[in-house]
Parts: sequence; C-alpha cells; structure tokens
Amino acid sequence: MITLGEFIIEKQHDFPEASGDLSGLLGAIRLASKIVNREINKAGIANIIGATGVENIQGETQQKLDLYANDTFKQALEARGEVCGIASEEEDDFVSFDTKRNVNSKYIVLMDPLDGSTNIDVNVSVGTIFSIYKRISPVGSPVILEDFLQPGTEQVAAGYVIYGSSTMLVYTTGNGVHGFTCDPSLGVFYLSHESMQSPKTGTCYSINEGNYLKFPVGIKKYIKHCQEIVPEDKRPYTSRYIGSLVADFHRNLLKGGIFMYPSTAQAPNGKLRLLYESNPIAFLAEQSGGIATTGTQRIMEIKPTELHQRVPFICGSAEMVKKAQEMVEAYP
Ligand code: AHM
Ligand code: MG
Repeated sequence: MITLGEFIIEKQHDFPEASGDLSGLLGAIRLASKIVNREINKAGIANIIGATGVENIQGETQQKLDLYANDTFKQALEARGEVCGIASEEEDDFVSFDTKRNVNSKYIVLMDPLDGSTNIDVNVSVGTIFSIYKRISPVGSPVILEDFLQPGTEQVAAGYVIYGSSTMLVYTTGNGVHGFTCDPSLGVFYLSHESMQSPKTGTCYSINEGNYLKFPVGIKKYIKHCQEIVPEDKRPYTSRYIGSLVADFHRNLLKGGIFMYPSTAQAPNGKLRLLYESNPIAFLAEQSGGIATTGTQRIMEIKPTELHQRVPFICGSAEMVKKAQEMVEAYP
C-alpha cells in the first residue's frame, strides 16, 4: 500500500535537482481536498448546499460549496508558501500571495475549486480541477497576469479530485497519470490506479444533447455517427452525461469514450474555461494516450488571452476524438 505522500516523494527522487516545492504544493492540494470532501459528505444535513445569492464574474450563480472550496484551496495553497499566486473560476482576478516566502516561490496554480457544482444539491459527483505552472515573472516580485496566461503545454502538473462514490485524486507531472483513492476511515489517499491509460477507443459518448439544435453541423453528424447501428464497430454507442466534467472525463478515462462541449449558436466558444478546466484535463488526457482539441486546434497549444476564456472542448479516447475532429473540420 503506497500513499499519495510516499508516491510523490518517491517520484521526486527521480529528479535530483528537485527542491521539494512541487511535492509540498501537491501536499497542500491533498489536504484541501480532504477538507472539501468532508464538507461535501455533510451536504444535506449541514447548511452548506444551495446558492449564495451572488454571481461570479462569468454571470453564474455561486453555490455555498463553490465558495467554501475556493477559500479552502486558496488558504491551503497560501499557507504552505510554495505558491506565489492563484487564479480561480470563482475569483474575478488572479490573487497574488505577498508574504516573503510566497513571493520567493516559483509556482502558480489555476483551479476550478468545485466543478459541476449544480450537482451538489442532488448528491451527484463533483470535482476539483487544478493546473500548475512555473511563473514567468521574476521570483521575489508579485505575480503578473502573464504568469497565468501561459499555454497548456507549459503546465508542470495538473489533476483533479473526484468526490464520487469514493474520493479519488488523479494527477500528472508529465510522466503518466496516476490515481489515488481515499480511505475514508483513515483520511489517506492510497495508490490505486498507477499509469492510467486511456483506451484507444470506447463505446461511450458524452455531450449535453439538449443543445443539439444549436450545435455545428460536424458535431451533429458525429452524434449521428455514434447512434448508427454498426455492430462490428460496437455502435450504437452508449450516451452518458453526468454534467460534471470531472466525473464524465474520469469514466471515459477508465472505460474509453469521448466528451464534447462544443460551440453552440449562442456560445461560439462553448462553456468550459480554458485555464481552469480544458487545459488541465487536456494534459491528463494526453498523458494517458488520449486527445483534447477544440475540433480544429490542440487545446494545450492555445495562447490564452484572458483569465476566464472559454473554448470548445472535445476530449477522450484517441480514435473517437480523431473521428469527431474529421467531421468538425469537414462541416464547421
Ligand atoms: P461549473 O464549473 O460552473 O460547474 O461548470 C462546468 C460544468 C462541467 O462540469 C460540465 O461538463 C458542464 O458544466 C455542464 O454544463 P451543462 O449543464 O451546460 O451541460
Ligand atoms: Mg467547472
């Protein structure tokens, strides 16, 4: 039985020049995720579900647990001192951590503290997504916007926590994808899924089909492809949509499948946020052998222009994503 802490330290030994800061940072994420997990498990009996009555900068209603998760991760990351700033889906602007230790650190974190938060009230899986970069501004000074607007290819590490029927933390530092399951009686994450590999293809497609009429023609054609009866290709595929990106991606990573949140007539850039959702999930997808694309461009190569930027997102098993991409390119 290898714990997450032991695994991180073991991996750190592969890099003799490593300072241990990234290990400490992942330790802060591990701690915050346990605290958020504890609160989520109380949803329904404690006064922590429901909306705050406040909208975030993107015009979405913030849930109480959105804010709780945001504050918990922010505090844990600031307290350890390995992070000089964060940006979050729930914050209007990036946040600079200005203590001496923080300012002298080299990492920044971007996060969606509680992804899929409309699912909290109905006891359906939610998650936390995180993405870690090295700052580009000089160590010793406050962080600047450019630190946060780096393309996904510059990610040092990324991962998610899924608060599901069990709680798992899945992460990559660019050396494969590893998953850890929390033993709730001990509050310890144990290595349960080492070197996770996305199946090359699958039988599951995942998209909010309620938006069908607003999708580009290529996406409509791909959905019809998924629904065609072709037994030798295991079609029709199965439709599965939880409405929590983390949970939909996690299922497809284990079983094979494709997730799509494309552009729609009303939202030409789709819904998902490049920096907090698409890039970290894309890094995990690629590290497990899958693909993440807008339909016409590799997600991780997009040069971000603003913090809360959205992008169309297609991701999952390589063969399925390539097929969808062919159709999107042919019928934009
Ligand atoms: P959130 O971060 O505000 O929870 O929004 C992101 C979520 C994703 O988890 C999910 O894939 C998508 O929104 C669902 O959106 P929709 O309800 O439009 O299908
Ligand atoms: Mg989200």
